Amino acid sequence: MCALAGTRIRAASLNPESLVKFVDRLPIPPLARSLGLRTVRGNAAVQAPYYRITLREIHAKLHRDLAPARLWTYDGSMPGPTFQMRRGEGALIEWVNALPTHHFLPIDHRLHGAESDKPEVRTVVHVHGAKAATGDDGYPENWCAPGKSATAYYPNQQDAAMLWYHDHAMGITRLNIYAGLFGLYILRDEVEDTLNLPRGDYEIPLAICDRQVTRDGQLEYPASGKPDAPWVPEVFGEAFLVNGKLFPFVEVEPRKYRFRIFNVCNGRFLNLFLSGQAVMRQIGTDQGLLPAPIEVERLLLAPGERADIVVDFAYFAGHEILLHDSSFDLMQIRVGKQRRSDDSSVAPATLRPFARIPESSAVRTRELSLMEETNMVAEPMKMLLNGAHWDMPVTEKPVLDSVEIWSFINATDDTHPIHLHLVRFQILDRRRFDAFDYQSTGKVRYTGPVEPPSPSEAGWKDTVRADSKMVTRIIVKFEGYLGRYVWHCHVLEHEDNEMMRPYEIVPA
Ligand SMILES: [Cu+2]
Repeated sequence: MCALAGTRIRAASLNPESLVKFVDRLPIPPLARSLGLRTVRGNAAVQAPYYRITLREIHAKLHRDLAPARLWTYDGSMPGPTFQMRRGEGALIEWVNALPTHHFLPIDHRLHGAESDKPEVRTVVHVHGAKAATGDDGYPENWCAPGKSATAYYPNQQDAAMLWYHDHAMGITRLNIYAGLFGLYILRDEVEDTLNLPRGDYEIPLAICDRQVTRDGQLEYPASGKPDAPWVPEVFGEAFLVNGKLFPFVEVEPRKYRFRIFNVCNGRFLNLFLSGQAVMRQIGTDQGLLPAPIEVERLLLAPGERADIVVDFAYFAGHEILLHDSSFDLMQIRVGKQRRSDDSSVAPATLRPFARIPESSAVRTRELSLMEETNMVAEPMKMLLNGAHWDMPVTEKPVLDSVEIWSFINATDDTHPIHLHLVRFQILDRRRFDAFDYQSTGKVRYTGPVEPPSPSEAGWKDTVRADSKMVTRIIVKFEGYLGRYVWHCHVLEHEDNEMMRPYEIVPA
């Protein structure tokens, strides 16, 4: 990553280190409540729980000693309410846009989809990692303006996993998520039930994001400084919010806990670790449980990626542990001296069977370049997927139920987390290549050995780090639905500026 490319520290910016740390309790987002059963799409035979979630502006403190910040939320909390879903039990969610008609963060009208003739405020919800029909997936152009609503059906026919929902409106996704439009969507199933993992109060979600905050406690999006061209290639903040609070603390008992961690940063890659040599045992990744737990000292999470971990605090009774990202303090964990009851939960040695998709089953390999377009004269700098802009004809058209290998050839200096909607996939490998050569000849010349994915990534994924100057290969079965979806970089500034493409699943 080009570390500070997009960051402008302003005089009015808050130095988070000036705040008293660990005075706010870690908020736990409320649970989403269904309003009863409704008929699904006019089919009287199918009924599903119906939820109604209102997108609205609130004012809430990011820290005890700051003034309330203006936030855009799902149903009045950031993160929004947590959905607790069961495999095989579909749900209807009506997303009601009751936001103001003017955006409070700087729109760049040069970006595709955010032109001046469009409403300033537009929203469409995507449940990241969900397997939903094309019309329910949150296609970026299917936005609705304030005063309108959209209802989507989520079949929940997929393995237990921690998904998350967030805004995906064309050209302003980075601003809408930055403003607070994100929440958790937890899916459970019978395999997970049998494992006796920590649950209830002992399962804690952690949504982590970095923001810039002004001295009066407001979110500040670090724009370029040019009023007509505010887009910046990357955004980093020094204020880390965990479930919407700066430097929260959480009280735990000396026993096992399960943490569901997701990276909601616009562009920052998190590198998480615990103080005091507390061990993180990773049990799951983006799309659910790993075959077996692995011990991780540091947890690397790109924007959009998730990790499911178990930590046993039994050895830390009466102590304080800190959750860090690189050199930043994120959260304090206060371990009590006593348990309320015995801890019978476990992090079992085997979790969920996992079969590798054989490479020989792939009917096609697509070589897809990640390249920078450097027209610095009038246009913003942009990164493109396979040299194509969003509005060019669809080029990736996998056949329903077929297996393909997608090979991301990243010739840029940045790592791009690539997310495919609808599907889950496995990472095959990464391999260093000569990017300079590639840019002049279009041919890949490898300069390093084949590297397998790290144990942390060796499960089902929906987002993969395409590392700089590496070829990253994934293997995907395109199952579920026909129709149009998207694949894109999850650095939100890139995604909003052409690093997103439609793809279409076609009949055999
Ligand atoms: Cu990117």
